[in-house]
Amino acid sequence: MTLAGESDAQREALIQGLANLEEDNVLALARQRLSAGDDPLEVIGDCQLGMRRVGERYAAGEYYLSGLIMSAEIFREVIELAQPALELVQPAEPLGRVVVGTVQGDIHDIGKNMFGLLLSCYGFTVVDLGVDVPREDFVARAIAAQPDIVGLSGLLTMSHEAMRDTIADLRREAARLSLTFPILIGGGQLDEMICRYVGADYWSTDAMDGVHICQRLLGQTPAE
Ligand code: B12
Repeated sequence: MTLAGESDAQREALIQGLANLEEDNVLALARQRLSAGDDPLEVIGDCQLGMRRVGERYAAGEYYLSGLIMSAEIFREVIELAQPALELVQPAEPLGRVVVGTVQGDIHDIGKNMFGLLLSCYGFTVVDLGVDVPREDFVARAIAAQPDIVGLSGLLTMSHEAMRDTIADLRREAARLSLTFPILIGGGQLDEMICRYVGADYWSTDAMDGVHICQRLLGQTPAE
């Protein structure tokens, strides 16, 4: 995707800067936009688009694994810059407890961490199980946390199987203990069909949208 229009030139520069792995340039552009009062979520969203381009270049053989690693480092630094602006939305009372974790076999955690960070900013208590979480571990630790909502993350296509197995076990254990909580999945290549295939209740490929789903589930009106 290429952005068109005058004010979009700045956004395109950030997206392209990340796609080209230009660390200093990306950080300077992000700083500039944040200090001009741009929405931190938009700045992060543009970096996410840049990451997609990195992924495409990796898939096309133009980048090696080191390119993926470098993009992750730049993204982490942008999140660090944006975090103070994100924390300004923090409400007074905790809204509920959300367990998040990346499923077995998958170590991608940037999106999960971002979802967790936004949840905290919007007043949820977050229990993060980490990455590559074996299904028995996922179930035991999620249930022990007494969640209002459970969120599973996975970016690899093969993670869908791990999600399916983990969710089946989670549901079995929750039923045995007469517990109920909605299950949400997020990450790269998801859609309604995959959501049904893995047995989740909700899905999203956008962290903020995921927060809105959690707010609605707990009876809150999503604050934009
Ligand atoms: C950075 C990166 C890495 C880094 C990850 C570092 C880290 N700490 O996470 C490293 C270098 C470790 C890595 C490794 C690999 N990667 Co990689 N990686 C990427 C890349 C470029 C960006 C991912 C990213 O962080 N994006 C930015 C975040 C913010 O976006 P996101 O993850 O989508 O998250 C957003 C939403 O999805 C959502 N979200 C995420 N989780 C959740 C959860 C819930 C509940 C909710 C509601 C929302 C939500 O919120 C986020 C913000 O909106 C992608 C390309 C792409 N298209 O995504 C490839 C990509 C995912 N990787 C890929 C591959 C193949 C690999 C490797 C197998 C490479 C290899 N040969 O070793 C390994 C796998 C290792 C493993 N076992 O997991 C492929 C996957 C292909 C596939 N369909 O399976 C991709 C798509 C690249 C490609 N086009 O080929 N990778």
